[in-house]
Amino acid sequence: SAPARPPGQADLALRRSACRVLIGNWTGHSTVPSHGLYPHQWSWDSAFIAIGLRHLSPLRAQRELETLLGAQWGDGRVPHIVFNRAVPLGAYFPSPDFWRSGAAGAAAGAPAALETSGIVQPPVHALAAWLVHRADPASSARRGFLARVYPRLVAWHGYLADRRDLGGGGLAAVVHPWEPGMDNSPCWDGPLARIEPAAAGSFRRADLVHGAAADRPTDLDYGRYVRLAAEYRDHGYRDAAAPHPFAVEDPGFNALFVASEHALARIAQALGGEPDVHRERAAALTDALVERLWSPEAGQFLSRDLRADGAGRPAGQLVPGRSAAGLLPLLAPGLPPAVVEALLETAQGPHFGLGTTVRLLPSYDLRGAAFDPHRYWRGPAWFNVNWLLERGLRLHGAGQRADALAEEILRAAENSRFAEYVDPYTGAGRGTRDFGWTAALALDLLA
Ligand code: 9YW
Repeated sequence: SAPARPPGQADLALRRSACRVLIGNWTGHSTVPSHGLYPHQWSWDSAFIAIGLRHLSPLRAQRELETLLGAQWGDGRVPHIVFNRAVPLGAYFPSPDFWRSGAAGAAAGAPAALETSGIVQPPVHALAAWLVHRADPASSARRGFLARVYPRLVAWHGYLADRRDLGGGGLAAVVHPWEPGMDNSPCWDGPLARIEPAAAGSFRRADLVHGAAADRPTDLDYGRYVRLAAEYRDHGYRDAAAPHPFAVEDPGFNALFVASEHALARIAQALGGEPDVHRERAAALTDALVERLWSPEAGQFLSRDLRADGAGRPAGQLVPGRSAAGLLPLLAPGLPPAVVEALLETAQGPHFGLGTTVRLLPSYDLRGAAFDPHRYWRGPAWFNVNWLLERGLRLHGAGQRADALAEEILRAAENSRFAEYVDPYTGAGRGTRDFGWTAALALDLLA
Protein backbone atom coordinates (compact mmCIF):
# COMPACT_ATOMS: atom_id res chain seq x y z
CA SER A 1 0.00 0.00 0.00
CA ALA A 2 2.87 2.39 -0.73
CA PRO A 3 2.33 5.80 -2.29
CA ALA A 4 3.26 5.76 -5.97
CA ARG A 5 6.36 7.97 -6.15
CA PRO A 6 10.09 7.41 -6.50
CA PRO A 7 12.13 7.63 -3.29
CA GLY A 8 14.04 10.89 -2.84
CA GLN A 9 16.98 11.71 -0.58
CA ALA A 10 14.65 12.69 2.26
CA ASP A 11 12.94 9.32 2.10
CA LEU A 12 16.24 7.48 2.21
CA ALA A 13 17.23 9.40 5.33
CA LEU A 14 13.82 8.73 6.89
CA ARG A 15 14.12 5.04 6.07
CA ARG A 16 17.51 4.92 7.74
CA SER A 17 16.26 6.59 10.88
CA ALA A 18 13.17 4.34 11.04
CA CYS A 19 15.47 1.31 10.81
CA ARG A 20 17.64 2.79 13.55
CA VAL A 21 14.60 2.98 15.87
CA LEU A 22 13.57 -0.60 15.11
CA ILE A 23 17.08 -1.89 15.69
CA GLY A 24 17.37 0.13 18.90
CA ASN A 25 14.04 -1.11 20.27
CA TRP A 26 14.76 -4.78 19.46
CA THR A 27 15.48 -6.83 22.61
CA GLY A 28 16.66 -10.09 21.03
CA HIS A 29 13.27 -11.75 20.60
CA SER A 30 10.79 -8.89 20.25
CA THR A 31 10.57 -5.09 20.05
CA VAL A 32 9.56 -2.65 22.78
CA PRO A 33 7.19 0.21 21.92
CA SER A 34 9.55 2.48 23.88
CA HIS A 35 12.47 1.63 26.19
CA GLY A 36 11.40 4.20 28.78
CA LEU A 37 7.61 4.26 28.84
CA TYR A 38 6.72 0.75 27.60
CA PRO A 39 9.71 -1.53 28.14
CA HIS A 40 7.97 -4.89 27.51
CA GLN A 41 6.25 -6.53 24.52
CA TRP A 42 2.76 -5.21 23.69
CA SER A 43 0.35 -7.21 21.60
CA TRP A 44 -0.94 -4.87 18.91
CA ASP A 45 2.30 -2.88 18.94
CA SER A 46 4.12 -6.07 17.99
CA ALA A 47 1.76 -6.71 15.10
CA PHE A 48 2.29 -3.20 13.69
CA ILE A 49 6.01 -3.39 14.38
CA ALA A 50 6.26 -6.71 12.51
CA ILE A 51 4.56 -5.07 9.51
CA GLY A 52 7.43 -2.57 9.32
CA LEU A 53 10.18 -4.88 10.47
CA ARG A 54 9.49 -7.21 7.53
CA HIS A 55 11.16 -4.65 5.25
CA LEU A 56 14.28 -4.62 7.39
CA SER A 57 14.45 -8.26 8.44
CA PRO A 58 11.69 -10.73 7.54
CA LEU A 59 13.21 -13.19 10.00
CA ARG A 60 12.98 -10.74 12.88
CA ALA A 61 9.43 -9.91 11.90
CA GLN A 62 8.51 -13.60 12.02
CA ARG A 63 10.26 -13.92 15.35
CA GLU A 64 8.40 -10.89 16.74
CA LEU A 65 5.04 -12.53 16.10
CA GLU A 66 6.16 -15.97 17.23
CA THR A 67 7.43 -14.56 20.53
CA LEU A 68 4.07 -12.95 21.17
CA LEU A 69 2.09 -16.03 20.16
CA GLY A 70 4.40 -18.10 22.36
CA ALA A 71 2.74 -16.37 25.33
CA GLN A 72 -0.76 -17.39 24.26
CA TRP A 73 -3.02 -18.78 26.99
CA GLY A 74 -4.70 -22.19 26.86
CA ASP A 75 -8.09 -20.60 26.22
CA GLY A 76 -6.67 -18.91 23.10
CA ARG A 77 -6.26 -15.36 24.39
CA VAL A 78 -3.15 -13.45 23.35
CA PRO A 79 -2.18 -11.28 26.33
CA HIS A 80 -1.77 -7.55 25.83
CA ILE A 81 1.66 -7.53 27.49
CA VAL A 82 4.40 -10.15 27.62
CA PHE A 83 6.77 -9.06 30.38
CA ASN A 84 10.53 -9.04 30.01
CA ARG A 85 11.99 -10.42 33.22
CA ALA A 86 15.22 -8.47 32.72
CA VAL A 87 13.33 -5.18 33.24
CA PRO A 88 13.02 -3.98 36.87
CA LEU A 89 9.52 -4.37 38.39
CA GLY A 90 9.09 -0.64 39.01
CA ALA A 91 9.71 0.35 35.38
CA TYR A 92 6.08 -0.16 34.33
CA PHE A 93 2.77 -0.29 36.15
CA PRO A 94 0.81 -2.58 36.39
CA SER A 95 3.76 -4.96 36.76
CA PRO A 96 3.71 -8.79 36.78
CA ASP A 97 3.09 -8.88 40.55
CA PHE A 98 -0.21 -7.09 39.89
CA TRP A 99 -1.42 -9.37 37.07
CA ARG A 100 -0.07 -12.60 38.67
CA SER A 101 -0.88 -14.39 35.42
CA GLY A 102 0.68 -17.74 36.32
CA ALA A 103 -1.32 -18.23 39.53
CA ALA A 104 -4.49 -16.22 38.89
CA GLY A 105 -4.72 -17.24 35.23
CA ALA A 106 -4.08 -20.96 35.75
CA ALA A 107 -7.71 -21.95 35.10
CA ALA A 108 -7.70 -19.98 31.85
CA GLY A 109 -4.46 -21.67 30.80
CA ALA A 110 -1.92 -18.89 31.37
CA PRO A 111 1.59 -20.18 30.58
CA ALA A 112 3.38 -21.05 33.82
CA ALA A 113 6.84 -20.15 32.58
CA LEU A 114 6.06 -16.60 31.43
CA GLU A 115 4.64 -13.44 32.97
CA THR A 116 1.90 -11.68 31.04
CA SER A 117 -1.09 -9.42 31.57
CA GLY A 118 -4.55 -11.04 31.46
CA ILE A 119 -6.42 -8.74 29.08
CA VAL A 120 -6.13 -8.52 25.29
CA GLN A 121 -5.66 -5.96 22.51
CA PRO A 122 -7.10 -5.68 18.98
CA PRO A 123 -6.49 -8.72 16.75
CA VAL A 124 -4.12 -7.29 14.13
CA HIS A 125 -1.93 -10.39 14.26
CA ALA A 126 -3.25 -12.51 11.40
CA LEU A 127 -3.06 -9.50 9.11
CA ALA A 128 0.52 -8.92 10.27
CA ALA A 129 1.43 -12.60 9.84
CA TRP A 130 0.14 -12.60 6.28
CA LEU A 131 2.02 -9.40 5.38
CA VAL A 132 5.19 -10.72 7.02
CA HIS A 133 4.92 -13.95 5.03
CA ARG A 134 4.43 -12.03 1.78
CA ALA A 135 7.62 -10.04 2.38
CA ASP A 136 9.75 -13.17 2.03
CA PRO A 137 7.71 -16.26 1.14
CA ALA A 138 10.86 -18.37 0.72
CA SER A 139 12.21 -17.89 4.24
CA SER A 140 8.70 -18.15 5.61
CA ALA A 141 8.22 -21.51 3.87
CA ARG A 142 11.65 -22.75 4.90
CA ARG A 143 10.93 -21.99 8.55
CA GLY A 144 7.35 -23.23 8.37
CA PHE A 145 6.26 -19.82 9.65
CA LEU A 146 2.66 -19.90 8.47
CA ALA A 147 2.15 -23.51 9.53
CA ARG A 148 3.37 -22.65 13.02
CA VAL A 149 1.36 -19.49 13.55
CA TYR A 150 -1.87 -20.57 11.85
CA PRO A 151 -3.26 -22.83 14.63
CA ARG A 152 -2.43 -20.20 17.23
CA LEU A 153 -4.16 -17.47 15.25
CA VAL A 154 -7.19 -19.73 14.80
CA ALA A 155 -7.32 -20.32 18.57
CA TRP A 156 -6.98 -16.58 19.21
CA HIS A 157 -9.89 -15.74 16.93
CA GLY A 158 -11.83 -18.63 18.46
CA TYR A 159 -11.37 -17.10 21.90
CA LEU A 160 -12.74 -13.77 20.68
CA ALA A 161 -15.67 -15.32 18.84
CA ASP A 162 -16.68 -17.74 21.60
CA ARG A 163 -15.76 -16.22 24.95
CA ARG A 164 -16.02 -12.56 24.10
CA ASP A 165 -19.37 -12.46 22.37
CA LEU A 166 -20.81 -11.04 25.56
CA GLY A 167 -23.65 -9.31 23.73
CA GLY A 168 -24.70 -12.44 21.86
CA GLY A 169 -24.85 -10.56 18.55
CA GLY A 170 -21.77 -11.97 16.86
CA LEU A 171 -19.19 -9.29 17.79
CA ALA A 172 -16.27 -9.47 20.24
CA ALA A 173 -16.63 -7.28 23.34
CA VAL A 174 -13.79 -5.56 25.20
CA VAL A 175 -13.84 -5.71 28.99
CA HIS A 176 -11.28 -3.03 29.86
CA PRO A 177 -10.47 0.34 28.22
CA TRP A 178 -6.94 -0.93 27.58
CA GLU A 179 -8.31 -3.67 25.33
CA PRO A 180 -9.38 -1.56 22.32
CA GLY A 181 -5.95 0.09 22.64
CA MET A 182 -7.44 3.60 23.02
CA ASP A 183 -7.31 3.82 26.80
CA ASN A 184 -8.90 7.15 27.64
CA SER A 185 -11.12 7.71 24.61
CA PRO A 186 -14.04 9.97 25.61
CA CYS A 187 -16.27 7.10 24.46
CA TRP A 188 -15.33 5.27 27.67
CA ASP A 189 -16.23 8.16 29.98
CA GLY A 190 -19.85 7.00 30.26
CA PRO A 191 -19.20 3.26 30.65
CA LEU A 192 -16.38 4.01 33.14
CA ALA A 193 -18.42 6.40 35.27
CA ARG A 194 -20.08 3.49 37.05
CA ILE A 195 -16.74 1.94 38.08
CA GLU A 196 -15.56 2.71 41.61
CA PRO A 197 -11.89 3.75 41.24
CA ALA A 198 -9.19 1.93 43.22
CA ALA A 199 -7.92 4.09 46.09
CA ALA A 200 -5.41 6.67 44.86
CA GLY A 201 -2.69 5.54 47.28
CA SER A 202 -3.04 1.84 46.43
CA PHE A 203 -0.92 1.99 43.25
CA ARG A 204 1.96 3.99 41.81
CA ARG A 205 1.88 5.17 38.21
CA ALA A 206 5.20 4.65 36.42
CA ASP A 207 4.05 6.36 33.21
CA LEU A 208 4.28 9.87 34.68
CA VAL A 209 8.06 9.50 35.01
CA HIS A 210 8.25 9.42 31.19
CA GLY A 211 5.34 11.57 30.00
CA ALA A 212 3.80 14.97 30.74
CA ALA A 213 0.74 14.53 33.00
CA ALA A 214 -1.34 16.78 30.70
CA ASP A 215 -0.68 14.40 27.77
CA ARG A 216 -1.63 11.25 29.70
CA PRO A 217 -4.80 9.74 31.22
CA THR A 218 -5.83 11.22 34.58
CA ASP A 219 -5.39 9.61 38.01
CA LEU A 220 -9.13 9.02 38.15
CA ASP A 221 -8.94 7.07 34.87
CA TYR A 222 -6.06 5.03 36.25
CA GLY A 223 -7.96 4.23 39.44
CA ARG A 224 -10.73 2.76 37.33
CA TYR A 225 -8.34 0.85 35.06
CA VAL A 226 -6.79 -0.71 38.15
CA ARG A 227 -10.13 -1.62 39.69
CA LEU A 228 -11.34 -3.33 36.51
CA ALA A 229 -8.14 -5.29 35.95
CA ALA A 230 -7.97 -6.42 39.59
CA GLU A 231 -11.55 -7.62 39.51
CA TYR A 232 -10.99 -9.63 36.32
CA ARG A 233 -7.85 -11.12 37.89
CA ASP A 234 -9.71 -12.00 41.08
CA HIS A 235 -12.17 -13.99 38.97
CA GLY A 236 -9.32 -16.00 37.50
CA TYR A 237 -9.56 -14.10 34.18
CA ARG A 238 -12.44 -16.44 33.38
CA ASP A 239 -14.90 -14.68 31.11
CA ALA A 240 -17.82 -16.84 32.15
CA ALA A 241 -17.19 -16.06 35.84
CA ALA A 242 -16.15 -12.39 35.78
CA PRO A 243 -18.91 -9.78 36.12
CA HIS A 244 -17.39 -7.52 33.44
CA PRO A 245 -18.94 -4.22 34.56
CA PHE A 246 -17.19 -2.65 31.55
CA ALA A 247 -18.36 -4.49 28.42
CA VAL A 248 -18.33 -2.65 25.12
CA GLU A 249 -18.49 -3.60 21.44
CA ASP A 250 -15.90 -1.40 19.76
CA PRO A 251 -15.95 -0.84 15.98
CA GLY A 252 -12.15 -0.56 15.67
CA PHE A 253 -11.50 -3.81 17.50
CA ASN A 254 -14.08 -5.65 15.42
CA ALA A 255 -12.91 -4.06 12.15
CA LEU A 256 -9.47 -5.47 12.80
CA PHE A 257 -11.06 -8.81 13.59
CA VAL A 258 -12.67 -8.73 10.12
CA ALA A 259 -9.42 -7.75 8.37
CA SER A 260 -7.52 -10.46 10.23
CA GLU A 261 -10.14 -13.09 9.48
CA HIS A 262 -9.71 -12.30 5.77
CA ALA A 263 -5.96 -12.65 6.25
CA LEU A 264 -6.53 -16.03 7.93
CA ALA A 265 -8.40 -17.13 4.82
CA ARG A 266 -5.33 -16.27 2.73
CA ILE A 267 -3.06 -18.07 5.16
CA ALA A 268 -5.28 -21.15 5.11
CA GLN A 269 -5.24 -21.12 1.33
CA ALA A 270 -1.46 -20.78 1.18
CA LEU A 271 -1.22 -23.81 3.47
CA GLY A 272 -3.54 -25.82 1.22
CA GLY A 273 -6.26 -25.71 3.88
CA GLU A 274 -9.82 -24.45 4.14
CA PRO A 275 -10.21 -20.70 3.53
CA ASP A 276 -14.00 -20.74 3.43
CA VAL A 277 -14.61 -20.96 7.17
CA HIS A 278 -12.61 -17.77 7.56
CA ARG A 279 -14.36 -15.99 4.72
CA GLU A 280 -17.68 -16.93 6.24
CA ARG A 281 -16.70 -15.63 9.66
CA ALA A 282 -15.38 -12.40 8.12
CA ALA A 283 -18.68 -11.91 6.29
CA ALA A 284 -20.71 -12.66 9.43
CA LEU A 285 -18.61 -10.23 11.48
CA THR A 286 -19.05 -7.55 8.82
CA ASP A 287 -22.81 -8.03 8.86
CA ALA A 288 -22.85 -7.87 12.67
CA LEU A 289 -20.76 -4.68 12.62
CA VAL A 290 -23.25 -3.00 10.32
CA GLU A 291 -26.26 -4.34 12.17
CA ARG A 292 -25.10 -3.54 15.68
CA LEU A 293 -22.75 -0.55 15.40
CA TRP A 294 -23.60 1.44 12.28
CA SER A 295 -25.26 4.79 12.92
CA PRO A 296 -26.80 6.29 9.76
CA GLU A 297 -27.38 9.56 11.65
CA ALA A 298 -23.72 9.86 12.62
CA GLY A 299 -22.45 8.55 9.26
CA GLN A 300 -20.00 6.34 11.14
CA PHE A 301 -19.81 3.34 13.45
CA LEU A 302 -20.27 3.85 17.19
CA SER A 303 -19.52 1.66 20.22
CA ARG A 304 -22.23 -0.27 21.97
CA ASP A 305 -22.27 -0.28 25.78
CA LEU A 306 -23.53 -3.70 26.85
CA ARG A 307 -24.22 -2.63 30.42
CA ALA A 308 -26.80 -0.30 31.98
CA ASP A 309 -25.25 2.92 33.25
CA GLY A 310 -26.87 3.11 36.68
CA ALA A 311 -28.45 6.49 35.89
CA GLY A 312 -31.45 4.97 34.16
CA ARG A 313 -29.91 4.30 30.77
CA PRO A 314 -30.63 0.69 29.80
CA ALA A 315 -28.04 -1.84 28.63
CA GLY A 316 -27.20 -2.17 24.95
CA GLN A 317 -27.21 1.51 23.92
CA LEU A 318 -24.88 3.07 21.35
CA VAL A 319 -22.33 5.46 22.87
CA PRO A 320 -22.84 8.82 21.16
CA GLY A 321 -19.16 10.02 21.01
CA ARG A 322 -17.33 9.91 17.68
CA SER A 323 -14.04 8.07 17.92
CA ALA A 324 -11.71 7.47 14.97
CA ALA A 325 -12.32 3.79 15.76
CA GLY A 326 -15.71 4.31 14.14
CA LEU A 327 -14.06 4.87 10.75
CA LEU A 328 -11.82 1.79 10.89
CA PRO A 329 -14.45 -0.58 9.48
CA LEU A 330 -13.25 0.87 6.15
CA LEU A 331 -10.80 -2.03 6.47
CA ALA A 332 -13.65 -4.45 5.71
CA PRO A 333 -13.92 -5.26 2.01
CA GLY A 334 -17.56 -6.35 2.19
CA LEU A 335 -19.25 -3.18 3.46
CA PRO A 336 -22.44 -1.94 1.78
CA PRO A 337 -21.52 0.83 -0.73
CA ALA A 338 -23.72 3.41 1.03
CA VAL A 339 -21.83 2.80 4.28
CA VAL A 340 -18.47 3.24 2.53
CA GLU A 341 -19.65 6.46 0.95
CA ALA A 342 -20.85 7.85 4.27
CA LEU A 343 -17.60 6.89 6.03
CA LEU A 344 -15.50 8.67 3.38
CA GLU A 345 -17.67 11.72 3.77
CA THR A 346 -17.43 11.70 7.58
CA ALA A 347 -13.64 11.33 7.50
CA GLN A 348 -13.40 14.45 5.35
CA GLY A 349 -16.19 16.37 7.05
CA PRO A 350 -16.08 18.77 10.03
CA HIS A 351 -15.78 16.11 12.73
CA PHE A 352 -12.49 14.63 11.45
CA GLY A 353 -11.33 17.24 8.93
CA LEU A 354 -9.17 14.93 6.81
CA GLY A 355 -7.73 16.83 3.85
CA THR A 356 -9.23 20.10 5.11
CA THR A 357 -8.60 21.31 8.68
CA VAL A 358 -6.14 18.67 9.97
CA ARG A 359 -2.98 17.01 8.69
CA LEU A 360 -3.73 13.63 10.24
CA LEU A 361 -6.91 11.93 11.38
CA PRO A 362 -7.57 12.87 15.03
CA SER A 363 -8.42 10.09 17.48
CA TYR A 364 -11.61 11.89 18.47
CA ASP A 365 -14.25 14.27 17.07
CA LEU A 366 -12.75 17.75 16.51
CA ARG A 367 -16.13 19.21 17.44
CA GLY A 368 -16.72 17.00 20.47
CA ALA A 369 -16.89 18.71 23.87
CA ALA A 370 -14.25 16.30 25.19
CA PHE A 371 -11.79 16.88 22.32
CA ASP A 372 -8.28 17.70 23.52
CA PRO A 373 -5.53 17.84 20.85
CA HIS A 374 -2.84 16.80 23.33
CA ARG A 375 -4.30 14.27 25.74
CA TYR A 376 -3.53 10.77 24.50
CA TRP A 377 -6.63 9.18 22.93
CA ARG A 378 -8.89 12.24 23.36
CA GLY A 379 -7.82 13.99 20.17
CA PRO A 380 -4.18 13.49 19.16
CA ALA A 381 -3.45 11.68 15.89
CA TRP A 382 -1.88 8.24 16.18
CA PHE A 383 0.23 6.64 13.49
CA ASN A 384 -1.33 3.18 13.66
CA VAL A 385 -4.85 4.57 13.26
CA ASN A 386 -3.76 6.72 10.33
CA TRP A 387 -1.93 3.81 8.70
CA LEU A 388 -5.09 1.69 9.03
CA LEU A 389 -7.22 4.45 7.56
CA GLU A 390 -4.77 4.84 4.68
CA ARG A 391 -5.25 1.14 3.96
CA GLY A 392 -9.02 1.41 4.19
CA LEU A 393 -9.12 4.41 1.84
CA ARG A 394 -7.03 2.54 -0.70
CA LEU A 395 -9.18 -0.58 -0.39
CA HIS A 396 -12.27 1.41 -1.25
CA GLY A 397 -10.83 3.24 -4.24
CA ALA A 398 -9.91 6.56 -2.58
CA GLY A 399 -6.32 6.26 -3.83
CA GLN A 400 -5.56 9.97 -4.04
CA ARG A 401 -6.77 10.66 -0.54
CA ALA A 402 -4.70 7.66 0.62
CA ASP A 403 -1.58 8.99 -1.15
CA ALA A 404 -2.03 12.39 0.50
CA LEU A 405 -2.49 10.79 3.91
CA ALA A 406 0.58 8.58 3.45
CA GLU A 407 2.59 11.69 2.68
CA GLU A 408 1.36 13.43 5.85
CA ILE A 409 2.11 10.34 7.95
CA LEU A 410 5.68 10.30 6.66
CA ARG A 411 6.24 14.01 7.22
CA ALA A 412 4.82 13.88 10.75
CA ALA A 413 6.89 10.79 11.61
CA GLU A 414 10.01 12.55 10.38
CA ASN A 415 9.41 15.93 11.99
CA SER A 416 8.39 14.48 15.35
CA ARG A 417 11.27 11.99 15.61
CA PHE A 418 8.79 9.10 15.52
CA ALA A 419 6.53 10.46 18.24
CA GLU A 420 3.99 8.28 20.01
CA TYR A 421 1.21 10.68 18.91
CA VAL A 422 0.96 14.17 17.40
CA ASP A 423 -1.23 17.24 17.38
CA PRO A 424 -3.60 16.50 14.49
CA TYR A 425 -3.62 20.11 13.29
CA THR A 426 0.11 20.81 13.27
CA GLY A 427 1.72 17.37 13.35
CA ALA A 428 3.81 18.51 16.34
CA GLY A 429 5.04 15.53 18.38
CA ARG A 430 3.62 14.57 21.80
CA GLY A 431 4.32 11.73 24.18
CA THR A 432 7.46 9.65 23.91
CA ARG A 433 9.84 9.54 20.87
CA ASP A 434 11.47 6.73 18.87
CA PHE A 435 8.15 4.95 19.24
CA GLY A 436 8.13 1.46 17.73
CA TRP A 437 5.00 1.38 15.59
CA THR A 438 5.55 4.96 14.35
CA ALA A 439 8.92 3.96 12.91
CA ALA A 440 7.62 0.62 11.63
CA LEU A 441 4.59 2.00 9.84
CA ALA A 442 6.59 4.86 8.29
CA LEU A 443 9.00 2.23 6.98
CA ASP A 444 6.08 0.27 5.58
CA LEU A 445 4.74 3.30 3.71
CA LEU A 446 8.19 3.97 2.27
CA ALA A 447 8.72 0.40 1.08
C1 9YW B 1 -0.66 0.78 28.61
C2 9YW B 1 1.91 0.44 24.20
C3 9YW B 1 0.47 0.75 24.57
C4 9YW B 1 -0.44 0.76 23.34
C5 9YW B 1 -1.82 1.31 23.66
C6 9YW B 1 -1.66 2.64 24.34
C7 9YW B 1 -0.82 2.49 25.58
C8 9YW B 1 -1.13 1.96 27.86
O1 9YW B 1 0.46 2.00 25.22
O2 9YW B 1 -1.43 1.66 26.51
O3 9YW B 1 -0.11 0.99 29.70
O4 9YW B 1 -0.82 -0.35 28.13
O5 9YW B 1 -2.90 3.19 24.63
O6 9YW B 1 -2.59 1.40 22.49
O7 9YW B 1 -0.55 -0.52 22.82
O8 9YW B 1 2.34 1.27 23.19
